Order: sequence, then C-alpha cells, then structure tokens
Amino acid sequence: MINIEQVAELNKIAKQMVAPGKGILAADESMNTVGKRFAAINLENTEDNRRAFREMLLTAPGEGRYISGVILFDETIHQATSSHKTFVDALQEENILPGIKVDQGLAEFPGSPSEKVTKGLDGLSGRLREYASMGARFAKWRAVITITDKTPSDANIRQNARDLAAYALACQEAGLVPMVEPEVLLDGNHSLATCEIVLDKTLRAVFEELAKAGAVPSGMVLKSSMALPGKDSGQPAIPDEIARATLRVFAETLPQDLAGVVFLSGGQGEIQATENLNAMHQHGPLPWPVTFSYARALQDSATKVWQGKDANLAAAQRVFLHRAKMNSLASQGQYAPELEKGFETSAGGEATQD
Ligand code: 5MM
Repeated sequence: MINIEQVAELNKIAKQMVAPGKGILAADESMNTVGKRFAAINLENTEDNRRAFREMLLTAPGEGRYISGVILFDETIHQATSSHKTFVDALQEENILPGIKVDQGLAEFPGSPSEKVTKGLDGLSGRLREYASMGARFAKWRAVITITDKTPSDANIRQNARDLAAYALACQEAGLVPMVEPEVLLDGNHSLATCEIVLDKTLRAVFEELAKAGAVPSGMVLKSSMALPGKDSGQPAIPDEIARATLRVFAETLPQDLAGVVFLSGGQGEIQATENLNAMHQHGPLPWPVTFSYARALQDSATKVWQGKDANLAAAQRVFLHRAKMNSLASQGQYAPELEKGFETSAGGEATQD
C-alpha cells in the first residue's frame, strides 16, 4: 500500500509528464531496434554511436519547451554526453523528467505463439529502486496486442493486463509513475471498426486489472495506441474518424481521475501522427490531458538528417525541435499543415517499419 504523501508525489510527477503543450520523447529502443534505425542510415550499431544518437535527441537546445519527459533505455541511463554530463543531469537541467523502460522485451504467449507477453516482472522491484536512485521519475512497460482473424484471444489480453497491473503497482510502490503501454499493433488488414473493438477490450481489461491491483489512476499515465485501420487494410486513415473512434473507447474505459493519456505513433508517418493527435483536440475539452509519447514520429526525419555525423548535429536537432513543436501544437489542437513549410525532409512523412 502506498500512503497519502506517496500518492501526492506520484500525482505531481504524472501532472508534469502531461503538462499543457508538452509531450514525451520515447528514446527507449532496445539494441535490435536501434540497429534497424541505424541500418537505414548505414551506421554501425556500436555503443558510442548509440550514445551519440541519444545525445542528438536529448540535448536539442530548448527542447524542454515541448518535451516534459524522455523514456531512456537501460544503457542510456548509464551514459553521458560528450561533455561528460550524465544524460539524467542533462535532462534535469532542462526541467525534463527522466523515465526508463523497465520491461525486458516480448516472449511468445504459451499456446498462441503469434501473440506475445512481456518479460520483466522477475526482480522488477529491485530494478525500480535502483532506477529511482539514479534519478528516474517514471517507468514504462510495453505489452503488445496482435490483431489477426483469430487474435487477440481473451486470454492474451487478460494476461497482458495482469502483468501491466503488477508492474504499475510495483512502480507506484517504488515512487515511480507507471506509463502503462498496451500497444494494439497497426500490422494487419483489419478495419478501423475492428481496431476500435480491440482497443476497447484491451483498455477495459487493463483498467479492471489496475483497479484490482490497487494502482492509483491519478498517479499513472496511459500510453495508448489510437484506433486506426490496419496498415494493410487499404482503408484510408481519416483523422476525424480516428479521433472519434479513439475517444469513444476512452470515454467508455478510462477512469475519470487518470492523470493523462499519451499516444504512441506505432508506425504512422510523422505528419499523420501529428494530424491525428490534433484531431483528438477538435473534440475537446477532453476529460484528461491527451498528448504524445512518440519515438519514430519524433525521430525519423532528424535521424535521416543526422546520418551519424557531428557536422549534421545542429541541423538534425533543428528538425527534431520542429517535430516536437508541431506535436506540442497538436496536443493543444493548434496544429496546421502550413506550419510544416520550410521543413520538408527526406522522411517525407512516410512511416518507418518497426
Ligand atoms: C522506442 O520503441 C519502443 C519499443 O522499443 P523496442 O521494441 O526496441 O523495445 C516502444 O515501446 C515505444 O516507446 C513506443 O512503442 C512508441 O514508439 P513509436 O515508434 O511507436 O512511437
């Protein structure tokens, strides 16, 4: 059980994570995923290149205007900038909350190998205490839900919901705000309507299990997928329809006192992720703060400009700051496509494959 002072501290951190006009940078790619991002720019996946990549993203001048928190990977929380300042210190100096990915990746779900469960509950409390002592203020755990003709199974949704609840409670007991991420994957040829049903079932189960475990909604943040047509569905992804479907699910499943919702981009293009977030706020005011926690949709163009070269650092950071600003505006319903002028980049708004 957590006491009143602990709840007050969690609430304060959670509010800061979803402060008006700000969102979260997900920079928690594990080794393989960074390898895929680097392969696209012909860069070797070495420890120092990963460090330089994170330095590019985490030290863009003034990014604290748009970014409230950054999700770090275990390696990154132990690393430092080229001027020997730990990344945690560098973030704190910009009033940005350091967060940490605490799941340990995916495993096959027994009996239904196309579905996944998330590893990392063993020894979690000890790891959370250690990250808290290093300056982390929130922690993220990602579960994935797969849509096919036969999935998701109720059993898989339930198992992931239980694991998310166990992790969330352990976080709150350790003084870290849980960022609870049940990602409904974009892969597949399903319709928007099917995704809406799956998102509803998933979030319903997650919040049932969180309540059963005794996790406090005001001290947690939901990291959600949007309801989207599957990427091979051929169905157009219309922002207003996406926003309506997503918000219908939220209205049915989210507790009133949840601290806030942040979206993952999940393979949407950069512009699409911004437009869809903006569309949510055309239906406001929403009952909770709703903002972004993108990885690819904040990083892709900047990474392509950077190319792993110091000479490109300033230009890459300008592109990153531009995307952060566009999403900041979208999180307030103030985005407009004209604002992209002058920032046409090599990514062209195309989605990066996972
Ligand atoms: C950065 O991507 C995270 C998963 O990385 P690994 O698969 O390497 O562990 C992921 O949890 C991320 O935080 C969210 O899914 C959001 O990322 P996108 O790219 O979907 O916005």
